[in-house]
Amino acid sequence: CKGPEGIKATAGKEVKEGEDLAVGSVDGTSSLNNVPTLAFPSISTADFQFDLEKASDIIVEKVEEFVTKLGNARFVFVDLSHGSKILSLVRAKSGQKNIDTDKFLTFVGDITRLYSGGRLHCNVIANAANWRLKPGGGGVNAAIFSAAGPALEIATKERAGSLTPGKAVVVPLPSTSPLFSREGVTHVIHVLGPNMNPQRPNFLNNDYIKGCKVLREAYSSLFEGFASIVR
Ligand code: AR6
Repeated sequence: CKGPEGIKATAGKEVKEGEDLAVGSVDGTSSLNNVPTLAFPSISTADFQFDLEKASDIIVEKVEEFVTKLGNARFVFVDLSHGSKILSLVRAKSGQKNIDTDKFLTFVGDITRLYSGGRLHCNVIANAANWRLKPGGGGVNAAIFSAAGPALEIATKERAGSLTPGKAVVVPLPSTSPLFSREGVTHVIHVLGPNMNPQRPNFLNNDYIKGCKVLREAYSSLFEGFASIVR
C-alpha cells in the first residue's frame, strides 16, 4: 500500500478514510511505499453468519502465521463501517499479539475504493465469493464484481468454474478493468468460506468444529495465493 497523500494506517487501530491516526506509517515517504499488499474482508461473517469471536481468533492466528512467512508483504483487514464488530475484535486481539504493526493494518472503507477513496494502494484484494464464482448476491462479492466490470467475470471463468469451501483462486485482473486502472489492483483472490446460513449452499448446521477448520483453510488458501503473487 502507498498513501501518497500522507494517510497513515495503524495495526491494531482502525484508520478512517483521510484521517491520520498514525503509528505504522504508509505515507509517500515511507520505506514501505511499494510493499506488496493484500486487502481482505472478513470471510463468512456477514451473509454466511459465522460466529464473530471464532472468526476473529482465526483471522489473527492466520495473519500472525503469514506475516512471519512472507516477510516483505503487508496485510490490510477491511470493513465498511467504524461500527464493525469484527474489525474491533481483530484490532483488539491483534494488539495483544506480537504482530509487526507495519505489516498488519486495519482499514475502514470500501474494498473497491481503497486508493480512490482512502489513498491506500493495495495490489491484491480478496473477495468473499460464492461457490459458483458468480457476480451479484450482495455483500463484498457484488461490490467487487460490479466495480471490476465484465473483465473480472471473464478472467475468473478462465481460472475456475467453481470453488469448494476452504479454497481460494487467484485471478489476474486485466488492465481494462476499472479496478486495475483506478485502484491499481492487479489480482483478485476469490475465497469461499464456511457457511452457517441455512438459506445458502453447503450449510454447516452450526458445526463449528468443521466450520473453524474450513475457515482456517480458507485463510491459508487466500494467504498462500497472495504469497504466490509476491514470490
Ligand atoms: N468493502 C469492504 N468490506 C465489505 C464490502 C465492501 N464493499 N461489502 C461487504 N463487506 P459478505 P460472506 C464486508 O456477506 O459472509 C455473497 O452474497 C462485510 O461487512 O460479503 O462470506 C456471496 O455471493 C463483512 O464484514 O460475505 C456469498 O454467497 C464481509 O465483507 C456470500 O455473500 C463479508 O461479508 C458470502 O458471505
